[in-house]
Amino acid sequence: MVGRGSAPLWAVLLCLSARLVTGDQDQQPSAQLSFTPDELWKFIGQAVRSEVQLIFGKLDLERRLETLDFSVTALESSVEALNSRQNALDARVYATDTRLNSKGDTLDARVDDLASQLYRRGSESDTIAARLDDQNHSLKTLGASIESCQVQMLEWTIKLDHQQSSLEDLAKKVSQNSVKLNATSGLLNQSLQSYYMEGNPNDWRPRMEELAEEVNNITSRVNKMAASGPQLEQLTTRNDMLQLTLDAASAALNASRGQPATSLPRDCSELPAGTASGIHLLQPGLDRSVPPTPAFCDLESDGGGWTVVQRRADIQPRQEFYLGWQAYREGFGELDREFWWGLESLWRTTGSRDRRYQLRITLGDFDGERRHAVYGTFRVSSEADGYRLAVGNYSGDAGDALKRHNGYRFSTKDRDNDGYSLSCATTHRGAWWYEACYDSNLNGQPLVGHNTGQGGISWNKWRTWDYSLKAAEMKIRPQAQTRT
Ligand SMILES: [Ca+2]
Repeated sequence: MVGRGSAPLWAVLLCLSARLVTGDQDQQPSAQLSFTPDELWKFIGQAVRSEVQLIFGKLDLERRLETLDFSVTALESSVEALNSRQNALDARVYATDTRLNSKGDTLDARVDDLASQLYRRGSESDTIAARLDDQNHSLKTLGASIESCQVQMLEWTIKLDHQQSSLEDLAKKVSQNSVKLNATSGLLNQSLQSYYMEGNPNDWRPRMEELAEEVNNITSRVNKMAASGPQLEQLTTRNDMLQLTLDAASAALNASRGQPATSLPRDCSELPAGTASGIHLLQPGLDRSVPPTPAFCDLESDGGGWTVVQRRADIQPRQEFYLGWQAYREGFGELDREFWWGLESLWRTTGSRDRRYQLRITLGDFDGERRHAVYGTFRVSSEADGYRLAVGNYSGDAGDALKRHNGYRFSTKDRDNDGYSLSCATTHRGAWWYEACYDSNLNGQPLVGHNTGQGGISWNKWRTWDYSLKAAEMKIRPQAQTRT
């Protein structure tokens, strides 16, 4: 049997034609090829179907090939597009590369720069660290000095306590001696009385000779002390000042006990004619409940009668004038050297309604030249008003360097009453009736002649602000008073 459905159509047709020819000639049915017509038609149908399927399969393949061809074309165009995009990307990568290279160079340079800066900072830090070490060392030394000072002070305190107890002993002895002296004096009186009544001068001769010898001894000791000169003078001055302070304290005590104070002058112009210049006790103003205060009276220069209220002079050691409000209110320094009398005393004196004052300022430079400025009116208001300055009626040859300060309140390093956005007192290390800031600065720093910075003892209308004067004095006196 021939396989059905798998033989090609041409082979089937060839077989069929051969069978038909043989059958027609000898009419003997073949043993190998014998079909019924139905089987034959069925067989042909199958062969035709298979052939048709093959043809259709080929057709499908062609269609798929066409599709593939189309896809290949599409792919080709895509590849082209990709190529062009790659080219564009290559160009961008190249550009970016170039940019990165140049940025890299810049960054390298900056890194080098930073490295060198760091190196410099490092060496600066080393310097600062070394300085800090130095300062630490200085601070430690200072600390040790302070400690040793404290120890010294403790020792002094002990010594002072000891001296005080010695003085107390001495005082007791003096008191005992005083009692003895009184007793002796009483005896002497009795003896004198008996001498006058019945005595014989010859009995007293030995005692008189003894006394004469004692007087001689004392005189020679006094002469020796006088020969020690300036020291003694200084001691005498200090003693006088102590005495004045004691007088003031005593007067204050009397005032507090409701006893009338001794009649003291209100200012130096009230001292009796012929009084010597120097330190005298005053009762400034009209308020008798205020303790008296010592003042330096100039009773000879420029007609005399002057109460000196400020003095700057080239005397060593220099008095510190860069002080606060409290010091300027109460006054400071030593009246026979450099000093500030005190704003409170100035107000009590010049603020009195019954007496008007004038001010005389004398100045001296380091070339030995002297100038003066006189103000016919001078007044300082109360502390509540900031010790405000009122001056006028200028005359003199130093120039009017107070006019700018007229009407301004007093300022110190701890009390800013000036007309400046900052503090003139701290900027220029002084204390004055500052505006913003000054034409005169007589409480400034003793900078000795020409200096590069402001803040000296200046009177800008004579020597300029960069010149610090050698001497300055301010003194007051009632108006229209001259004494000869
Ligand atoms: Ca100010």
